[in-house]
Formats: sequence, C-alpha cells, structure tokens
Amino acid sequence: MSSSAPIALLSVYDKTGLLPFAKGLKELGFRLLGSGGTAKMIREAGMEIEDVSSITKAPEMLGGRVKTLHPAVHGGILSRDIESDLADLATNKISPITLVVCNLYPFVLQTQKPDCTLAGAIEEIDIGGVTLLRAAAKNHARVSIISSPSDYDVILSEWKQDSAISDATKRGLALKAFESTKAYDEAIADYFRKMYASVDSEKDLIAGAGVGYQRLPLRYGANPHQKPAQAFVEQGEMPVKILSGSPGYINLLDALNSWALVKELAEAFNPPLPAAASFKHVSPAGAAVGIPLDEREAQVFGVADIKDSLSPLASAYARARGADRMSSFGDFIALSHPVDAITARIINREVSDGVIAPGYEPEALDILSKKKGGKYCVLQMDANYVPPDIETRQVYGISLQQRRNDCKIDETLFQNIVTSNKDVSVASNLPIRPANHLPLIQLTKQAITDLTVATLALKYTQSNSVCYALNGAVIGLGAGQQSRIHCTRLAGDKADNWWLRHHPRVLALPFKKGTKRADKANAIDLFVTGQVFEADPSERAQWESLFDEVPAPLSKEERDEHMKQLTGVACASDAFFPFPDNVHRARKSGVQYLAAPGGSIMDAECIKTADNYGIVFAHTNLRLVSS
Ligand code: 93A
Repeated sequence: MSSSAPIALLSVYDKTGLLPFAKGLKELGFRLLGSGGTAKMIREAGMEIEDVSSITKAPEMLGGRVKTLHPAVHGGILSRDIESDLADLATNKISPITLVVCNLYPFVLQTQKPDCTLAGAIEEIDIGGVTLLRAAAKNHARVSIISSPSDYDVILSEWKQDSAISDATKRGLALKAFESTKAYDEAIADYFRKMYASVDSEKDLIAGAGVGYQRLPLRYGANPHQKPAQAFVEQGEMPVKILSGSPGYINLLDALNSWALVKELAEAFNPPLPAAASFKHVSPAGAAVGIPLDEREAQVFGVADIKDSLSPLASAYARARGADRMSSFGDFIALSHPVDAITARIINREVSDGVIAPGYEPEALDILSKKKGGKYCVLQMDANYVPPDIETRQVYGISLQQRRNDCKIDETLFQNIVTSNKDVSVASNLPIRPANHLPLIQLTKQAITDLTVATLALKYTQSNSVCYALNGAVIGLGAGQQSRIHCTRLAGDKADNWWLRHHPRVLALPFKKGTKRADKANAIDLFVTGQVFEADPSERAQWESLFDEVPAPLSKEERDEHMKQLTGVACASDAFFPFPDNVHRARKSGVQYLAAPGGSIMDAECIKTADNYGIVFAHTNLRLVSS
C-alpha cells in the first residue's frame, strides 16, 4: 500500500451512521479500508473502499473468524513515529493507519435470546474486533479509535478544522475503547461462569474442582422477584463453600459481613479469643467473645442446662445470641473458630438461617446439616482469604469504588483519654480521678475488651450506630438511625431490656411446660418493656396463656432498684457525639466507658458531661461510618 492519504480502517457490526460517516471521511481525503460486510455496505452506497484483504493479501477465512487478524493490519495500527518502527513498516510494505472504527459482535444480545445455544454464543465472541480496539487504544498517542457511532460527528468536525484529532479526544476515545473491551470480556466471563462454574450439580462441582470454582448461584436477590442472583469472585478461588443448604443474597451479605467481624474480633486480642456474631439484615444483633458464663448469664442466655459443657466458642455464641434474642430470631451466625459439637447443639435449638465458620468438627457438621430438614445453610470460609484493598459496588448502574475499611481495631485505639486524668495509659491501667471526686475509675482490661467489642461491632453496622457492651458482648445496638441520639437511645433501651432480663422475677417467670424458646423470648420482651400491660386485651390474653400463673408487672421501684446495679458498661459510637445528650443517655444505662471520635463543636461539653459522671471517655480519632 503506498499512498500519502490518511487511512481509516472500518470494521463495524452496528452499522448505524456508517454511510454518512464514511462519506464524511472520504470528503476529508481519507483512504478507506473495510472488513467484509462493512466494505460491502459502503461500496454498495457508491463509495470507494478497499477490502482489508487488499493489504493482508489473504482472504477472510474460517467463515469470518479471521478477517483483520494480520500483521499488515496490526503493524499499521501499532507502529509509533519512531525510526525503528518506521523502518519495520517500510521493510514489510505496511502503511500506518490513522483512524480505526470498530464495534463488536453483539455477544450480550445473542446470549439473551431464549433459544441461544452454546455454539451460537461462541460464534458471537469477537476476537479480531477486540484486538483492533485494544491495539488502537494502546497506540492512542498516534491513532484514534472510534468505538461508538455517537462519536462520528466529533471526529469529522475536528478533522475538518485541524486535519488532525486532538490528544484530548484521542485519550477519551482510548478510554472508551478500553471500557468497551472490559465490559465485553466481563459479559463473556459472566456467561461462562454461569455455564461452566455452576455448583448446582455434583457433576459441575467435580468438573470445576481441579481449577477451583468462582461462583455461587443464589436462590434470588434481596427479594424473591430479583432473579437471577449470584455471587462470584473475578480472581482466585471463591473463599466460601456451601456445605449444606442454598443461601440467598441477604444470607450471603450477612455471612460475609459477620465473618469479617468475628475474624477481626478474635484477632483483636492476644492470645486470640473465639468470637461469634448473630446477624440480621446486614447488621449484628449480637457479637461476643468467648468469656465463660456465670450461672445467671447461662440462664438469661438459655444455656443453663448445658452450662458446664460450654466451650469458649459456645460461650461466645450464647452471649452473641443473648444480646437481643428477639432480633436474633432467624439469624445468620458467624463463628471465628472451627465449630464443635456443643456449639452446633446450641445453634440447633435456635431458629436460625445459617452459619459461616472456618471449619466444622464431623459431629457438628452432622448436626447442622440435618437442621431445618437439611435446608439449614452451612458455609465454610477460607480463614486465610484476604479481600482486595479496593471494593466496588454499583448503585443505579453507577460504580462506586473505595478502599476497603481495613483499619485495625485493638486496645491501642483507646489510649487518647480526654476526660480529666490525662496521665492514664491503657498499658499501665492507672486509675482516673474524675473532676468531681467521684470514686476512682480504672480503664480495666475488661473495659478495653468491651470497648473493642462495641467498636468492632459498629464497624460492621449500618450507620448511624451506637453500641453498648459488657462482659465481652454487645448488649444493645442501635443501627441505621438518621439521628445519633436516636441510636444512643435505641441501643440504651436495648441494653436496659437486656439487663432487666437478668431480674430475678424474669428468671423465675412461670412459663407453662413446653413453651417454645422463641415464644419465651417474645413474652419476656413484652414483660420487661412493660408493653404487654398496655396491650390490646386479645394480645394480652395470648401472652397470659403462656404462664401457669400470670405474672404481675415489674413495679417502678423494682425496675429502678435493678437498673442501679447495671454498671461498668462500655459504649462506642461510629462518629462523634454532636451533643452531650448522648452522654446523659448512655449514663442511664450504666455506661462508665465511652469511645467515639472527636470533632464535634460540642466536644468540650460532651467531655465535661462525661467528667461530671466520672465516665472515662476515649477519643478514638477513627470514624467508622458504613453503608
Ligand atoms: O470473527 S472475528 O473475531 N475475526 C476477525 O478477524 C475480525 N475482525 C473484525 N471478528 C472480526 N471483526 C469484527 O467483525 C468486528 O469487530 C466487527 O464487529 C465485525 C464487522 O464485520 P463485517 O465488516 O464483515 O460486517
């Protein structure tokens, strides 16, 4: 080929606007080259265009599978204006190409057809077009790659004005081409992920086992009408394996978030403590570490009958489940350590949707995989899995990206104590003397444990959020409220109810024999909140029918007396307290330790309020808002 006219190579499946564009290029002095169908259409419209084969000296072959894949084409696209490249072109009698116009075979449209076969889909995988796009985009310093008919007019007008395409336009076009090949490859990968990497059947499992599988089919999305639904990783092996059951979309969201929480919670302590979480609707209902239970706690958390055989992991789950038994109904459970039989037995008698853990003892797996008639969802997590640093999600078709929230939370986070005694250090456990000379308060090891539990729970809770913790467990969590004081109140009310469930009269409630655990939890909630005594007579009658003898309400004096005994509670907030009302409310639920980032214009007021109560307040300087 020897001509000084700039060359435009056209190879388009979507021929929208092709003829006026080709006409415009011709008028601007371009020499046109086209692949089979593209050249034919232009020629039939009466314009002069050469076939690509005129420069490749090879016919299109394999039924069109090889059209433009040739050094004469790609040498012409990829050559730079440098001596060695120009020499190579001259030796091989190749002319540089200035414009490449290409859009791809309609793979997505084809695979959406109900009667699309595998062979049909494969034929729509464009090879040469993707190569044209990538090659021209790579060499965009010299070449313009036009991948969308919507850019034809811009190209014509720029060239008309300057006899060139500006660098800025070339950059924009290149990015567009890269985006289009990325989306195209994603669509192909998605198709084959569904075709070949399904774990729906044992046969597929075996087929995929050698190279690892990357996809979990999900029953449906957030709602039953949101189909199809799947979970997948783009690189490496899927770290979650289904041992039993069939998770839905929300199950998996809960499983992954709760796993992240328990993994971090266990690792926050030295030596690591077994940790458990009970998730509902993508926020923890409870989370805890495996601190042994005393008699009363065992009773409150419904494990008094097996107290002596509880393992640390079982204690962690009993505590996590016991934080808010109403909210934990039908939970998704995460356990930081391999599940033993006793933990499986506790889970087995609760109403729950599924569990995720790094492994299962054979007896535990046997128990869990029989739960719910074999439908209980049992997931195994690769404990060594490390998620990528950057996470992406789509909202309304727009991709949002951010660095994963990989901040580390451990005892060092609570060293910046802003209340009266500045000298106290976490390591030395020195006492803090409050301004108003209330009794000495220490930031004890227990307080640090509880602040860590509360803060880590917030990291995995929908914002705004405030969390109260005691004895290594969440006891009240307020999530998803738009106002912080509403979170603090909600979490505080939950903590109060949790504590009222420890009242001797609650522990002695005369339930009829055979009352179900979930019904008991519900009835206790109605009793401690006092709601049942204001309820409609029919609801109240229903409640009363659960007892051998109808219990009298807790009097104000009984409540007040009991609430006075709730002390040493830790409370954390995922962002700063805007007003001291939060501190006042926290104190009402026995809070003695506070952790929150600073930054409010009312910081000084909040600190003063904490000082007046003798509360130890640590500014964490770490906001933990999440959505
Ligand atoms: O089958 S291909 O992957 N092999 C090729 O060498 C090739 N070159 C261009 N498909 C190829 N193309 C594609 O052909 C283009 O991406 C474009 O979508 C289509 C244009 O074909 P025609 O000009 O014959 O209508």
